[in-house]
Amino acid sequence: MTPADSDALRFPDRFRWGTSTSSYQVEGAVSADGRGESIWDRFCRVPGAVENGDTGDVACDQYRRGAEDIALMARLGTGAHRFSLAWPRIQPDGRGRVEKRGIDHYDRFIDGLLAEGITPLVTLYHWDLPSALQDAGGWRERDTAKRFAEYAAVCFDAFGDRVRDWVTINEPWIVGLLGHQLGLHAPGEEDLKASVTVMHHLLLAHGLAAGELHARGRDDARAGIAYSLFPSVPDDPADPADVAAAAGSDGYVNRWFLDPVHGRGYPEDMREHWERAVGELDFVRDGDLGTIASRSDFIGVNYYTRRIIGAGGGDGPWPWSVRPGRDDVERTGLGWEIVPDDLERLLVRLHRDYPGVPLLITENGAVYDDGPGDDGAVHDERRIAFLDGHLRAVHRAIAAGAPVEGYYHWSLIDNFEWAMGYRPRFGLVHIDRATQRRTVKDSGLWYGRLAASGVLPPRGGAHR
Ligand code: IFM
Repeated sequence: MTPADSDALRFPDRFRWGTSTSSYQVEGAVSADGRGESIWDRFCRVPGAVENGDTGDVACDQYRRGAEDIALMARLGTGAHRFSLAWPRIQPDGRGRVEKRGIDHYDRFIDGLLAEGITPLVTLYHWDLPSALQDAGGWRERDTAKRFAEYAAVCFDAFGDRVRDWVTINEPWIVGLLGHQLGLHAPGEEDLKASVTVMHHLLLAHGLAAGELHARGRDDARAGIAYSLFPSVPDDPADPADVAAAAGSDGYVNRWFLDPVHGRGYPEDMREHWERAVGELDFVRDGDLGTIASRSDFIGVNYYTRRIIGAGGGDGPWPWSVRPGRDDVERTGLGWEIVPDDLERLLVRLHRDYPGVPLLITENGAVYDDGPGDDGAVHDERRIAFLDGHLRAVHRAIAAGAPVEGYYHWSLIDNFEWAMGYRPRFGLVHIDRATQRRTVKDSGLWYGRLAASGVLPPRGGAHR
């Protein structure tokens, strides 16, 4: 029997309740302690690239306020936190010399989390590539995957005694699409062939890094990718052309990454599309698919919304197009459709297609612009409703057998949302940009109570 909204739902005892951030989005202090320049430092300086001329120079100042933010998490009562290491803090030139002050910083941060009983989930690459590597061709170059594996090895040696789970790459599709095809993210390229090349090199980087991790012999260490997964839904489910178009879009966004990493090679249907669009995929060398598939220990699911797909109309070079969302579906403050049922279906489908692979929801969240009211509190009821809906969906997926181990809300704190600057607020914690004052939103308090009890209260009801 499916539980009703009026039911309280208990999650598995070992379920991890976490929060999620990334280095460039929260750290600031971009020239502190020998940090090298990243492609985002540079991109933010391109006139018109980021709304309002915003940059990550200060962000949430977490580089300096790490202890304060760990104390915040401890107050919330969440037991897990996903964050990323800034490659240019660890290797300012992207290769060779290791900056000890960068290592020391993350040592303190990891120790601080552990002291509060918060388990770290560490991302190695969340988009802040050292500019020195971009100058040598960036992710277009195969060599960058090798440099990444060396950087990963430095991190495993420095932190692997305390960190068990590693996300190697965050959202390879988005890096290819926004960074190299549409030019909306750093490094701002608009070149279709470059975009598919980059996506391949990111997968290769993952495979090489996972190899480094497992070569170190720590039995319980795990590596996986955090994918931006968008269920593709046919505009008209009764129209075979729309159904085929949605399957194509799924190949482009989801299967192109999941299939090779989990040993199925690149999907043939999408390979044909890519070859028609850019010619021979000559960057795929003998042995690459073996490396890419060598070992992945979990699937990181970044889920925000779905794509409604219709035949024809042309989404870039593809014979399909993304259609507007439905009028009767609620949306977040960014206009993204809120569709928790699609998260449930996605988790069940991952379990079916890649059986036995643990699932971590590495990101899920929503933008709402609520700020402190006269009482000083942030009453973001809509975020609570968003969380409630998505966690009910996760619970249903678990009941259907999907091995979901944890949920990391995006984000702990309002932060730098890339080309949209600081306008969108995704946090459980509000930040006052002028003063850096942090205020835990009602959603943060609600989520903390959930983390402590493991019980989702009846919709509209209170935690006991
Ligand atoms: O803020 C981003 C994050 O860096 C990557 N995944 C999507 C989030 C919200 O857009």
